[in-house]
Amino acid sequence: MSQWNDKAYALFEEQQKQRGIDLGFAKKKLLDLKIETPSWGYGDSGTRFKVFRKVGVPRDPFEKLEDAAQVHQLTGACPTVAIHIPWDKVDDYSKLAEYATSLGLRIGAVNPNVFQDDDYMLGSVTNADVNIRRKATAHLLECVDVMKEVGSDILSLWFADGTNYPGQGHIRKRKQWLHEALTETYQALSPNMRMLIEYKFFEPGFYHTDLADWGMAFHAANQLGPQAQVLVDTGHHAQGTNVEHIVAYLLDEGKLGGFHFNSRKYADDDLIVGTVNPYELFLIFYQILDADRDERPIVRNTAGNIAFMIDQSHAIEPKIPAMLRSVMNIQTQYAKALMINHEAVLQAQAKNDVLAAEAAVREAYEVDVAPFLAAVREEQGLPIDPMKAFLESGYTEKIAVRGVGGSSW
Ligand code: PSV
Ligand code: MN
Ligand code: MN
Repeated sequence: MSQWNDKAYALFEEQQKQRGIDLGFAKKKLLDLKIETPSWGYGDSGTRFKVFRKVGVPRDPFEKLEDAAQVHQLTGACPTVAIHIPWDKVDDYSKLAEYATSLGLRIGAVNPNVFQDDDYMLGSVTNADVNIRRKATAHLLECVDVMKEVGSDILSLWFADGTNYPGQGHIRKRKQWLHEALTETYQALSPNMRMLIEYKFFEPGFYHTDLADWGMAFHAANQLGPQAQVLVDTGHHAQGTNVEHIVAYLLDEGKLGGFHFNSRKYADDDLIVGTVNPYELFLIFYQILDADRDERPIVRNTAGNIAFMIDQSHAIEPKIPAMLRSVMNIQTQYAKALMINHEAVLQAQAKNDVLAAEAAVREAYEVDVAPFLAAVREEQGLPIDPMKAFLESGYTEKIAVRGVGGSSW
């Protein structure tokens, strides 16, 4: 490390020791943090007004993996990539998995897509037409087969199903149809597989959404069994929702399966993680690290098996740097949360000392963890500044030969 970094780290170490933080433990936790990046985050996407086409965007799922491998090489934290079917449809999925391995990656969550076929305009698994419901369920089952071929253990489900007008659909019948499709799919899972159920409060349905909130997803997961859990996409809540409270509740019930991290200002904005409300991300990690210390194994195991995934799409930003920024922002907020002295928080809570409890949490957020991140990266032989390393690597120039026009879907 440079002299400056050495000095900065020595001071950091001293300060954190004084605050009662076990840096050896914090280092181990940071190294264990693995973040999955989404194949669709490497392609072009946009708003409903315009998709700005970029030079160098992957032309197929294999090139998406190549870009994801850059993110992993520079951060050491992103060994898996989520795929979306049919956006990432290939003739031979074992070839895709092999290619991932050759790049030092694995295929992560498989995401079925039951929202982009014309048949699904009025719903997929909740469509009033039984043939369309069958088609949608068949696709979910096909994705379980894809999981087997690529060695994935997570089926990540999000449904665009909903209605735009009162009376348009029979809400209770749709609820039952959804349950039927989930049950059939759940029964097809191998014992090592998990089904993560994602909710979203609106869009594209503007009147009602069939899986609108965490309570509905939680109930569905409970009805299905232990292999079903809830996926929290940070952008899928109404303004002001206390997401970390939902996280704590699901952890306590053993039903938090994973995250789709992204930032939002207004709706499902899919922005770079940690750019709009980094404190929320920190507070989510606070709840997870607190659950890690729970005396009940079910809560600890749940906290230890969370699939941390990024779900972002880029309308204006270059894809690989945007993904790197998200990964680095997640690591920063996680490192800050690792600076929480939980004993101090618990003692203040037990004394009903409101200000001391709030301060014990917030003070960790105010810690500058840059020297810590630099030291951990350096110890792994990684660049201290992955973004700078990427920009200087020449990769952007190299992929320019792909030309313009790749799309995430
Ligand atoms: C839907 O808004 C969503 O967040 C779901 O997770 C999808 O899988 C993802 O976006 C990509 O469409
Ligand atoms: Mn999502
Ligand atoms: Mn979303």
